Amino acid sequence: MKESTLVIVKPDGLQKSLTGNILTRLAETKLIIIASKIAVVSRKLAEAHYCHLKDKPFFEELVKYLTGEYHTHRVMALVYYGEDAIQKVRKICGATNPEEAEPGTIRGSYGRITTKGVYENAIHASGAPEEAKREIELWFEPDEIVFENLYPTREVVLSQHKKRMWA
Ligand code: DAT
Ligand code: MG
Repeated sequence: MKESTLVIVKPDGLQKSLTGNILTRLAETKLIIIASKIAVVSRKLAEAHYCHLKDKPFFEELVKYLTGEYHTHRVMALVYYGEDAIQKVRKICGATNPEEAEPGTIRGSYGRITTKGVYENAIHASGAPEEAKREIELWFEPDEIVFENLYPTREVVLSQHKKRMWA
């Protein structure tokens, strides 16, 4: 089944200049990239992204990690699309715990667990189609995605809308 998946190169990946290596690894999937951007992650976005983990003891550290408190305040977010996209990307990422990830995977190659117990695993990838939809809608506006009708949209007319333009 053709599907889309959200990938995030996390702040440790950017700080260690791993973006190129990670995208090269993901290119093995032959999936297409239909959106990408460098984003600054607010606390609100990090909490919403990991809302399903909010009761876990490591939640606070996880939010700090994703917002870049330990590295750089930037991430690279991408949407990959194609046949079995979710499973193909997850396989190359490797297990959640970088110490359990196969050595050849992205997390096995670049991840570590800090002394505080934070899994610095370099990359996020959606785990299931419903999760991918929720995450992609959280991270991207419809017009940032170069693919028509990926998910349903609606049109709204905004008056008094403030927008920054080039001077
Ligand atoms: P994944 O990122 O493989 O989808 P997840 O959704 O279960 O894994 O968890 C999200 C992130 O939370 C994960 O990338 C790292 C962190 N995490 C998960 N379990 C953890 C644990 N036991 N200790 C510390 N961090 C953990
Ligand atoms: Mg997950």
